[in-house]
Amino acid sequence: MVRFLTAGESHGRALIVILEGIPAGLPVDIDEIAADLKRRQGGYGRGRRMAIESDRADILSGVRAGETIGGPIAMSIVNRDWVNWQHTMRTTVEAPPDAGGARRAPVTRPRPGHADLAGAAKYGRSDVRDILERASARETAARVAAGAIARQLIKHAGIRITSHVFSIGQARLAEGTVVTFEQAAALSPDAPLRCVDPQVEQLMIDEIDRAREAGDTKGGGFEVIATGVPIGLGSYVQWDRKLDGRLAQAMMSIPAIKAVGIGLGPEAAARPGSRVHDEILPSPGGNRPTGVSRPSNNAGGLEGGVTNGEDVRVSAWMKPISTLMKPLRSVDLTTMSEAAAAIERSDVCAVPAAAVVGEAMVALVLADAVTEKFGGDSVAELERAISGWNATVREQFAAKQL
Ligand code: EPS
Repeated sequence: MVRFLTAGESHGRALIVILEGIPAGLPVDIDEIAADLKRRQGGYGRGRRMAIESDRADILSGVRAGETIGGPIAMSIVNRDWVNWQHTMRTTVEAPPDAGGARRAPVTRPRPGHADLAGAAKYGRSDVRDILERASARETAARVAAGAIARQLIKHAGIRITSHVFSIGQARLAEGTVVTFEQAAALSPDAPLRCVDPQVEQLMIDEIDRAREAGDTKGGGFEVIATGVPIGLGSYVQWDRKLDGRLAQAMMSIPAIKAVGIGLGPEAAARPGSRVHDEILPSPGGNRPTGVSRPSNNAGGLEGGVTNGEDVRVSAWMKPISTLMKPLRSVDLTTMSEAAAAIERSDVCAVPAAAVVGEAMVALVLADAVTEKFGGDSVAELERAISGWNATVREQFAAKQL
């Protein structure tokens, strides 16, 4: 079982993640973790905070001489901005005499769309900062660090993951466009929005520029694609074992995600069955142990909540960020009278960053599913189980064609 917990506030000292269930014997590439963290910080539309941070994960446990040893992997990511928040975000009752940063007034005007109001009620807090610090999407940096290790693990099962952005506001790829794994993987990590169509990408940039000028924000959609996924992960026999359900929960847990789709997603409901379901054709001599090929992949690699050997495709739709520089109406919780919502430094659009977080969440769910099926004590054991599984499937299906 691969699972993780995070801790940390947006302007606290650091973010922490504890990742458990990664088998022993996995060489950990620190540069790959750093590269994913850097990608999460990027994308057109990000705010000034990302110019302050230069996220780097320090591994505190679970790795020895560059290899996992089977124990929980703890990592920390220091918040560089902490020096400017030492007074406001102190853990002690009294501020240490040398605490840096401004003496910030409490936040009392909840932002519509953020966790502010519901969180203040739930936890009985009068300073909304107690809510927004933990509800902030800054937490996703810790997920990306954990996801980077999960991604390195599932590479040993032959799985690779990438993503692309298909819409920002009204700017989107044409209906029915299928983006291949190779197309998405070929996008530069430095591309402004990681959209496969440069013309649409320019329209997306225009949308973000217009929103910034208007003091507004923009949402959009992205797709995560996992290729090389073995057939048979997840199960239909019980609701909580369905892998599509587990992926949807993981994606929906990313801040601001409002809808998740597998394969065709909501479009499947509008088409007749003959234009949705992917036919099964004999494919003698093909490289699939099943001995079949699928001319389309509208199912997004999952049938009955079980992987079918095709690419796993998960889409997510993100709402616009809820901090508006031209704020919406709200209520001041100290007087309960109408007031403009609080303004915090924020992003105009964070869809490309959310796509990187989506990759991490898919990697973590697939790492869980892979260790569940193939065993999770050592990488050597896992690799043996996977080649045994491929041989078993080949014998059941492909071998009959030869
Ligand atoms: C984020 C850091 C935050 C925000 C953003 C995500 O930094 P700060 O609040 O200091 O500017 O930029 O969080 C939100 C937009 C939000 O609504 O929570 C990050 O590291 O991704």
